[in-house]
Amino acid sequence: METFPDKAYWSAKAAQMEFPTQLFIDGKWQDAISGKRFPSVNPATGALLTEVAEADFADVNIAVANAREACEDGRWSQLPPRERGRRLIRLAEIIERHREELALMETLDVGKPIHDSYHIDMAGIIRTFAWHGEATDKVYDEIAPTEAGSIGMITREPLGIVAAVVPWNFPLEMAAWKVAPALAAGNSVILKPAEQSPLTALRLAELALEAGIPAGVLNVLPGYGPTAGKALGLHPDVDCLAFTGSTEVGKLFLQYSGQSNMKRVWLECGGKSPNIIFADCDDLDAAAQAAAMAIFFNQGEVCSAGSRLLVENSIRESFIEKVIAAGAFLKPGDPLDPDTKIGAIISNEQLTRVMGYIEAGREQGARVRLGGERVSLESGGYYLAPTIFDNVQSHMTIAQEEIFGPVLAVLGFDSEDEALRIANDSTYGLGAAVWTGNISRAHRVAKRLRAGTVWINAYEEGDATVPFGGFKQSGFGRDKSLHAIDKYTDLKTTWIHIDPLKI
Ligand code: TXE
Repeated sequence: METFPDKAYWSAKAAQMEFPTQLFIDGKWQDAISGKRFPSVNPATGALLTEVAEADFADVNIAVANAREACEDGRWSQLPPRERGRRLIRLAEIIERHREELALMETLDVGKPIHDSYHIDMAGIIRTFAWHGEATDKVYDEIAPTEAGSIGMITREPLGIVAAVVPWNFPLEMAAWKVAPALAAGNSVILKPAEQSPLTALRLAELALEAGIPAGVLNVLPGYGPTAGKALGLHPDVDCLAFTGSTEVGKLFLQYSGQSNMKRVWLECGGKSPNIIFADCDDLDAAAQAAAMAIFFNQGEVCSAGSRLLVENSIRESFIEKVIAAGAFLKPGDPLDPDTKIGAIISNEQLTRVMGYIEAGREQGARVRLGGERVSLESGGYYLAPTIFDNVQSHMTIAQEEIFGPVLAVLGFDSEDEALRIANDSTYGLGAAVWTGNISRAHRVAKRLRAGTVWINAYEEGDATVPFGGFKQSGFGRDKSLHAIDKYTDLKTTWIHIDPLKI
């Protein structure tokens, strides 16, 4: 079996790591016009990693002008699809070669366990670029079944400039989910990483250039949301805005679009996903393990986290005990230690926010069964114990709002109808899971769940081949699969008149 490097190895590498510090525009490193920089902090220790140039309205204007030039001269959009695909596949290979470096950079920037960055994030990123690269020359246009005297061609064209504004929980993977299909479709891209996690996106831009993605086609602008993010949302020459983040900011992007050029907006805005356990589930031990990982993986900073656990009352107590045992085993620790399963929370601000939800849960009458406290490590940093609340009612804040931390709300139910009523009692609709040995019930419940993804006897299966995105206020538009390529194109109909044969 392949051995994974130990903590000493990663720590030594971390000490030598050089971080990107500038904006990446038109294939070149550049300082911000304002000269401003902002700190990038390691959440595992609270220490400064580096300072990064802070893009603003002026830098967005420059990046958009460069991206537009790239669209106009066709240096990317006019390449044969197969050639675009070849370069995206090469990018996947280059990322694979830099896998250790990128995984470590991600871990240092966001505090997630190195084992996960390496095995989960990087695997997903490599596959996303390779898959979309492979797809470029597998997508066909259409001819409509019109009358004999004409041909109706239905073709897809790139939108032009796609701006991607992404969050900090899976910084490079969320970027890949937008950038890979947008590039596959022939667009130019401006990527704005979250201010908490700018580093791997910048490194990606450099590697993309090495892979043959021409200058100006992928630009990366680290900066804050209300300045750089808003400037992209309002820019009259940005054709599409793809976003993953909070519902609040997703709604702002809809406004920015209406106030500017009606750019296409695609939103993935988180969730409050129900994980439903029926007493007739065949393997309650496996279900309990999965329920714990569904909320505690990546410190609960997962948009599709199983944050509401709905358990049939007849098995509720015994099942909760199993989940508590699984959760208690997951002690937060140094993200550079390969044995660590739970790392640091992204920032002190987010930790305070999550603690506020825990307080609200207590005040509203839910009962803490595990955790509920900050954890202090010698290294400093921002850590929280896996937390489980029982006696939760659906109207409570901790059952309604996305906490985005390792906090599980457990609710009981007595019937299938009641389970569905509680599960669908949410403004969100991203993911949902149902555990049962009854195949009819599994299908019945899956069909009635208002969610973009439903898992049956599983949680968090995913692949580049299937679309991912939400119902309701979890947003609209899908990442991954051919549906993602579609959303970065516009449909064009071209009519061709055929002269009749004159006799
Ligand atoms: O998200 P924001 P935050 C949820 C989660 C979390 C909460 C707050 O519940 O606790 O949001 O996290 C950019 N105009 N999710 O504050 O603010 C910002 O710079 C334009 C769920 O980090 O939505 C970043 O790049 N852009 C989620 C991106 O939006 C703006 C992942 C996300 O930040 C902006 C992250 C503005 N006015 C948080 N304000 C998921 N769906 O996975 C911010 N941004």
